[in-house]
Amino acid sequence: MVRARADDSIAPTGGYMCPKGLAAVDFCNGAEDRLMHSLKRQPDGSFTAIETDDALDAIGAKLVEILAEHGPRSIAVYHGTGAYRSVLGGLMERAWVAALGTPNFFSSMTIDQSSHWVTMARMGLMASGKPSIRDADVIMLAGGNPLVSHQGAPFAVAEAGAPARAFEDARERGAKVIIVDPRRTETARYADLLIQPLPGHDAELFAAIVHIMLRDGTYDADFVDRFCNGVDELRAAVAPFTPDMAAARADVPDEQIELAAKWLGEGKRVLCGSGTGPSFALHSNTADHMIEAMGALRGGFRREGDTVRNPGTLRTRPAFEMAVSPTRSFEQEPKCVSEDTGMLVGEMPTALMAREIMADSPDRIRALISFGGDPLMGMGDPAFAGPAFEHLDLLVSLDCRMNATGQLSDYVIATSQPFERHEISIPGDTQWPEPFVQYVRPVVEKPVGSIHDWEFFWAVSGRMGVPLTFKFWNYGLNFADIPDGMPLSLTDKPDPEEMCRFLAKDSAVSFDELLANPGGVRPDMEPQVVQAAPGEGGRLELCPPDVAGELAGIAGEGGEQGFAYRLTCRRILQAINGAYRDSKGARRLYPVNYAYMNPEDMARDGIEEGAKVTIASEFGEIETLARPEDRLRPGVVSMSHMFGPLVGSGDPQADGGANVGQLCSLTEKLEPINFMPRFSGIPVNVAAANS
Ligand SMILES: Nc1nc2c(c(=O)[nH]1)N[C@H]1C(S)=C(S)[C@@H](COP(=O)(O)OP(=O)(O)OC[C@H]3O[C@@H](n4cnc5c(=O)[nH]c(N)nc54)[C@H](O)[C@@H]3O)O[C@H]1N2
Ligand SMILES: Nc1nc2c(c(=O)[nH]1)N[C@H]1C(S)=C(S)[C@@H](COP(=O)(O)OP(=O)(O)OC[C@H]3O[C@@H](n4cnc5c(=O)[nH]c(N)nc54)[C@H](O)[C@@H]3O)O[C@H]1N2
Ligand SMILES: [Mo]
Repeated sequence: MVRARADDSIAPTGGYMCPKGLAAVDFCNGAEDRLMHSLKRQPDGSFTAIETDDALDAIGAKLVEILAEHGPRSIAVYHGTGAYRSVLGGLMERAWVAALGTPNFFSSMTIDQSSHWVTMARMGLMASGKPSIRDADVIMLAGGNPLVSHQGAPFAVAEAGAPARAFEDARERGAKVIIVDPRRTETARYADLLIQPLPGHDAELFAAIVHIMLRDGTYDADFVDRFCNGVDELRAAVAPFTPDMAAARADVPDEQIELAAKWLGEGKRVLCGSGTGPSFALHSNTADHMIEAMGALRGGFRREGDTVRNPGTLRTRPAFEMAVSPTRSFEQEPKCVSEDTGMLVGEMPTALMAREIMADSPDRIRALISFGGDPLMGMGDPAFAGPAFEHLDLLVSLDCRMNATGQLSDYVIATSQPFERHEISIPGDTQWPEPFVQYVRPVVEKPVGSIHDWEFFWAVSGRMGVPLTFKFWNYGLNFADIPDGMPLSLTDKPDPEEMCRFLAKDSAVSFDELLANPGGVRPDMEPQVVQAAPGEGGRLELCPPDVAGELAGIAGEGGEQGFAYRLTCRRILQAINGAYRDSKGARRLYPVNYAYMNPEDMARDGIEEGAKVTIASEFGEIETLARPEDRLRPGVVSMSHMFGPLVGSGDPQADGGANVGQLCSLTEKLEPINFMPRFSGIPVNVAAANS
């Protein structure tokens, strides 16, 4: 690879390439200690190179043994951030999991924003989806920073490709933007109203906005009558959440809460959503339910007659103005063995993975494939999760890098990278602001010792004698129920281009046209309009009894004492979680993950710029260097995750940062249902470290 540059001829995002895309060039060429071959762990913990075929033989044999003795539940996969962008790999993984019949599918999604999935399961959803930011007149984003994260629909509020331009355009159109974040983020540049609460109080804040809308009658009564249940229950449950009460809890002026409620109440096409902030903090599920209830009270969805700007190209689906009732899937079988909870969107909660390994049950997990992830860093609480992972009979890490989970793995299988493989744009298909589709062939050869992610699952299935059927799976679909599939041979390796041709078979743009246009195609599609529901449809539950119970508990709470600060999450532009953290661009700016603090807090506590600090939570302690940032409200420390070793040595510079996961617990202070640990708003004390 010599160079990569953005193609501004056709992509809906224009000619933009982020620092991670640029770092990918060096990485393909071997920078950041890219894995060029697979590794096998020795009894003393060191690694030796192994031919990938030999590793596959050993892994296949071990899995056959475990499956025969303990059944399918004993085998689990963890699907990390790297797996989401490996399209054929992800689909082959789904085929493999379905063929084995194990319910133990985990992903970073259930330690990321699974509160959204809990809300879907408890409230239901509108089949038509939320409006595009291009069509909204009041835009409310809680705890997300898309200018850095590029995180947008379906949960947060932004355009992923060119977030700044989308906010600029919205402002120019006269839309009002409300941001709720303890930090004056890069995105807050576009805010008409910025509310900077103490972290962990979104539940109270949004319950108060709901309270005001119901008090003033500024909700959309027609929408609520037609599509929602439980407005009276909601009114009763939010009664204690007066603007005064929420303002005191979140430490913000009550006028700001009233103003946000007023604007939202006046909006004609309201778009509300949230990022990781509220979903990492205290009472995340209740907070998310309140954010979505607030949107629902305003009918903040695409409505009948609205244009669907991107109905999908590879799979075009009609949109209906119809409520889908909640499934409460987590109350149904199959359930976890360590807790009485079940699946969310077909996945088990990742925060319970370590306990599912340690459980005293014949159904405990004995083998784990970590695909494009670093669960030991991602889940937090390494003191608990590390020994659990060592308890496994087989741990495989499928990754292009060595990471903390790799260090404990029996095998680390070296994988290819996007420039080196066939990719088709399924993940973006309905996410781009306008229809766009692309199929690419590899532009460079993968390292000789590496394997494609999809090849791993196919090759292991061959060794296990478990035939796979390759399908176009997507979220919301049950793999077994998808009628259309491509049965794969156990011995003749499938051709990746044939698999992509299969995936494009119902595409609005033919596969041949995709082949002829490697830069992608922006199809000229008939504008699609949201249609009236074909039948009765379901109802959204605004306030089921468990949500009402949680609100009552929060209303009576005294607050957490004994900690001067709340530690929050943040992201850096130069890395995506653990990946590219060691790129030149990232390391130049971030030799460590600094603890950013409000300058007045630092002065009061005698912490100098650049000083080493000890940050202690109820569960652990880390050391890093402090930096002032006046964008932060007082009482908050803001740090990125995925830096440093699993457990720090006490020398943050030598370690290259500190693992904030050491401040988290996988056994205490977890949320109900998804067992989400606290990754933001963590109560901590900060002190200048000796030396
Ligand atoms: N460059 C880059 N892009 C990324 C990633 C990356 O690491 N780097 N990671 C990717 C991944 S995996 C994800 S999930 C997304 C995440 O995307 P985002 O959710 O946009 O992530 P952040 O930029 O961390 O924004 C979270 C915000 O929440 C605020 N916050 C913290 N606690 C609270 C709270 O209690 N309440 C409120 N209201 N706000 C709070 C923080 O100050 C922060 O500004 O980004 C993705 N994109
Ligand atoms: N305290 C705290 N904890 C957090 C967070 C936080 O903000 N604070 N954030 C949470 C969130 S939102 C997330 S998503 C998780 C992240 O947790 P994970 O997703 O488990 O962690 P990543 O570091 O993103 O792991 C991605 C891995 O994929 C690899 N990879 C990249 N490309 C490919 C590929 O093409 N194929 C394969 N096989 N591998 C590839 C990378 O080398 C990297 O090792 O962490 C969570 N944990
Ligand atoms: Mo994430």
